[in-house]
Amino acid sequence: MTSPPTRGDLARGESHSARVVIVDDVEPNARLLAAMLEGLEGARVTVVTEARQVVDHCAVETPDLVLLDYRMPEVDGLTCLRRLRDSSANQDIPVIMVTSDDSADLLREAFDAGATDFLRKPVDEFELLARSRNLLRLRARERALTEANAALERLAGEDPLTGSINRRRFMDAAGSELTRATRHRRPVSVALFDIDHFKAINDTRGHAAGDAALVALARLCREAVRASDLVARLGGEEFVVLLPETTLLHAVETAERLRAAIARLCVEHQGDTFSVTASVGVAQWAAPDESLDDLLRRSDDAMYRAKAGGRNRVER
Ligand code: GH3
Ligand code: MG
Ligand code: MG
Ligand code: MG
Repeated sequence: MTSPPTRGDLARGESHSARVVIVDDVEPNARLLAAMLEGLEGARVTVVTEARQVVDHCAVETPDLVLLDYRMPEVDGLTCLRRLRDSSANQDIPVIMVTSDDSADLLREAFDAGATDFLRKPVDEFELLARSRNLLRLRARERALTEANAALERLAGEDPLTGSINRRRFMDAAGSELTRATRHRRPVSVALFDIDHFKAINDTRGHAAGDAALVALARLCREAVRASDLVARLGGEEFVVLLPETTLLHAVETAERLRAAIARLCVEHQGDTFSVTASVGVAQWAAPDESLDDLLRRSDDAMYRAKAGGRNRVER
């Protein structure tokens, strides 16, 4: 299970060791800049003298800052910058264009091509460090925000009790699966599980014991199915398994295997041991026009038939 991002996570973003790439065809020039950048705490500096290699270089490990010389043989700094910006992965890398050319046109062209900043040679050490530090700081904040967003996005799709995906993420993922199955004309089935007399478990053993049963059942389901199957907690004591590439007959077999495994499950909670059973409704998707909601409704109907038929059984 993942926990919400903390201030510590944000701080970690700040302490990620910055990677700076210096691109200059004249190695002593590059070395001079590299020596100045020793003033950047913890930065890892790499020198690239062949402009043609810059894009490849950035593909291996995305830099946090690029110092890009303008005058270079074969591929000049502007062309190099445009090539970098052409790939979406490199669109946000801060790039400082460094040049002895002091024409206003070049400055304008550099910014038009996506330069983040512009420095004139001979480079002033204080200015280089101040500008680099600012860009790296912004970069670190951006990285921390991206990571925090990814963590939030993950949490938004996860059930905090069982660690399974929740209804929201299931509807998204199952929707994509149905689209994929339509394209390839493949079968998809679902099995809907509802724990039997769950209220009685809560009432007699306590809510925490009920929670333990939910956790155990979710884990069992996740471990018992294929990696491509999708297990979600739809709500309360109701779980669903989406089975791609599976016809009704095979889905019923899988559901039966899971039902039997659930019935054998020993739930342990604070020295208390008990078992649970579940009623299961199975349906195969009526491709391609049936909606996901309608498919779930049919499996729900089947699940209620399993309840009516005596519980701890699979119906289709
Ligand atoms: P049936 O066999 O007909 O499904 O009976 P049931 O008791 O399982 O069904 P009912 O819908 O009456 O009760 C479901 C219970 O699940 C009621 C609710 O308090 C409980 N429940 C829902 N969410 C949670 C949860 O997160 N933890 C615990 N411990 N109980 C929950
Ligand atoms: Mg040069
Ligand atoms: Mg229920
Ligand atoms: Mg129930």
